[in-house]
Amino acid sequence: MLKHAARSCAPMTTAALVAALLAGCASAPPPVTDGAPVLDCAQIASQFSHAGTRIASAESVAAGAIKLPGIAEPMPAHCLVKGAMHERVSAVDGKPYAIGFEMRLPAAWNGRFFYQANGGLDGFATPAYGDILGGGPASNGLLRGFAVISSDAGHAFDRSAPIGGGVFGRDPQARRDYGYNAVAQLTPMAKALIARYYGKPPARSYLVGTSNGGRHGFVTASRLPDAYDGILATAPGFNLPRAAVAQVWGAQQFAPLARKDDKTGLLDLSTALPAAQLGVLAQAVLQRCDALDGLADGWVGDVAGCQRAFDPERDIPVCPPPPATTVAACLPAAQKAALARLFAGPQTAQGQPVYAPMVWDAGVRGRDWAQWKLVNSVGPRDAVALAFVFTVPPASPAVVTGQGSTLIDYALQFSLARDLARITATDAAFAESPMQMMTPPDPLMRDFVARGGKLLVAHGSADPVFSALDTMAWYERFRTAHGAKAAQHARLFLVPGMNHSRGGPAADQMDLLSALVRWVEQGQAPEHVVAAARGPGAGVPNPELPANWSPTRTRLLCPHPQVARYQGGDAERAESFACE
Ligand SMILES: [Ca+2]
Repeated sequence: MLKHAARSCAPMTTAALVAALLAGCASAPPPVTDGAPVLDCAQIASQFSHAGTRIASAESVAAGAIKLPGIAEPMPAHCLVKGAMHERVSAVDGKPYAIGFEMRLPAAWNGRFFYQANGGLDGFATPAYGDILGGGPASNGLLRGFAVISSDAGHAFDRSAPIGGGVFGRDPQARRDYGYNAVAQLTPMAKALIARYYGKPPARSYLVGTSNGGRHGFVTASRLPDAYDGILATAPGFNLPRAAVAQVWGAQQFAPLARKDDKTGLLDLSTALPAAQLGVLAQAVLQRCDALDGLADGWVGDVAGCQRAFDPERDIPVCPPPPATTVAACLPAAQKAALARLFAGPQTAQGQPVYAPMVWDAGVRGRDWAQWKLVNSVGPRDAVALAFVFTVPPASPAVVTGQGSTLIDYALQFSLARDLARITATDAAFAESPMQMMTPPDPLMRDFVARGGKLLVAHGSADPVFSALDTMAWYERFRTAHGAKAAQHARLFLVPGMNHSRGGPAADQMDLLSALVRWVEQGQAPEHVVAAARGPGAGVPNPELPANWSPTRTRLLCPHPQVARYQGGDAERAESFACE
């Protein structure tokens, strides 16, 4: 591999290129230089053409016209382009489909392309500001001069459908677009549009996403290894169908403990495990694990060590059976048992895990944790995705039209014995299984490694949706496969306490984009990342920050399997820790 010695190779004529090839500059990337438009914004509609692409509008946005929460500087002058690729009418549901997109092209361009991979079930071309991820980002890609694209990944959110976002999955092409094809179609189109607008193609390309966007990152590294120099994936849902099964199965563990809502008559899972009981669990984890990193500070820095140390049977105090006086610092036996099952995760009849276990972490008291595990786990975000996007054949729409059945019924009746095979099934309509469409064909990303790509991964240890243990297990496989080269191409940073993509009792504000750019362009692999808490006074405060933390606490995040250990000094500062 050429590494970065080749950076000195200059832009070349054909003759120079041949000489450079002989001299070992074959894969020398072009230098990154700033650029400016060579077209008027409004000309894009008439001056740019690309197969299957319609430009719907192109209009200038003045500097200062857009101001975003938590970001001090207003957005710079840019050209906003909206369009669609591969417009069609579905033979399945008769509705119009397309890969809708928007691009924001700054007047002062930094020479780079930023693919903003969005989250959830997609369905929205959210504004292409180039989100940097984590909690309360203080900047974004557009502000830093990247040309940014955002898309709906091949379907528009269907507001007419009773449960909205998942029904597109009954259309095989829409499912394929969501799984991997939207990125494959949009990437060359966006690069070509950038080349037309600025008179030169992007010198470097980055893909950034969290959750389902992190899944897009993993899938892209595997399927389009040459398309991106750097990929930033946080909370990567690279096993999304399996995670959805685990979510629904988890809800089944709590359903017998829940009451029905008086008004709707539907089961209210939040009654099965009140927030105070999650606080008891968080306290039990802290008691066992907080000091493993050398400092009792309400933050479990040694995530892996905690999984070895924490024994739910031993460490979670059980309340005496009724009618004993209520004890605050304990869990009823039934809740404790359900939690232990939930964390261990579902298994097949043959004893194979369906998905990774969940992480014992103090962040389980985060609101997001309860939302995912106990409220929305039978709501649209998981049951509807499983019903319509992650199974073959998809469920009948009758599941969600309220005709004697509900999504909660679907979730509670999902049977591992009967239904698990549907996430790997194919049929006449769906030639690829849900797992094939949604997950990276090569999780070891061998081609991406061979071409010198950089994959920066971060994951909250208290993510209730995608288990950080799944990501840690992936990274161990990656390390085993690539040996010493592994850390030159992929690094994983756990974010202790952080819930899904942000929030929880955590220092969750960090600039991973700058770390990735330095890695790609200067060869400086991130040896650590400093994350900041968002206390009162922050641009976007985190209301879940413990009251006894400094509002400006910083913490050192380390590349897995290293752990940030306290070295002495100011307990509120990252400088007092070292990666070991
Ligand atoms: Ca600690």
